[in-house]
Amino acid sequence: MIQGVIFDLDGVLTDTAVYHYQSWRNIASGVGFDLTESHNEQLKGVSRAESLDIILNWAGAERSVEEKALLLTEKNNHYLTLIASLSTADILPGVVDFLSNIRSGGLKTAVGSSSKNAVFILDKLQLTGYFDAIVDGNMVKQTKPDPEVFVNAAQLLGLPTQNCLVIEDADAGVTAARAAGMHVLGINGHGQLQDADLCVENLHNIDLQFVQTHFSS
Ligand code: B16
Ligand code: MG
Repeated sequence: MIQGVIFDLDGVLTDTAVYHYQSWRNIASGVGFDLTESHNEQLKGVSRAESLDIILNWAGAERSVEEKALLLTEKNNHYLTLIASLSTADILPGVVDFLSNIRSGGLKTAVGSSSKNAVFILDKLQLTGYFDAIVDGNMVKQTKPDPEVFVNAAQLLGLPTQNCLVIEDADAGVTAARAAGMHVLGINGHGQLQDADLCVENLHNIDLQFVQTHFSS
């Protein structure tokens, strides 16, 4: 029986991928690489520092630790300007109804995100109060596909991992949830998410009954 639901942030609660893409395109262009949307898909759920390493690798470019730190700051400053006007209008379809429904039904809720900007974004979306726990990129040693973020969230909720459902939009996150021994509902606007138990386009019309019917083993 599912007792808790752990939500990825970017791509599940709101779609910030387009802003990550714009800011990474700038950085990539500065190292002589034309970053496409298909490249950006591969960066979903991947931490900021690892994303930069991947882009530098694609570009065949090398940078010192100090230069990388500057690029990471530049990327994040640009990203923060792009997300400054996020609001409740940017919450993805079905999210608020689903959160209200499962919380009324007694399920615990958490966020498990690779983003170091998660608290800021949740605040902008006015969603913070819907979660019993928030684990973000500032709180883990290893980021997705490592299971740490989801294992920590289950611990904060006080639940066994096998009684948690993770909702994810990226392969790195699905792999992390699987490694944590959790059930996975994929949100697959773009990708395949082959390792998810089940995929839906968004959370519109998804409720507690759907969760308990499809994920109670
Ligand atoms: P930040 P999620 C991830 O968030 C994004 O999908 C990924 O594109 C981003 O690089 C990562 O957060 C780090 O974000 O630069 O804000 O720390 O999908 O795990 O909620
Ligand atoms: Mg995501």
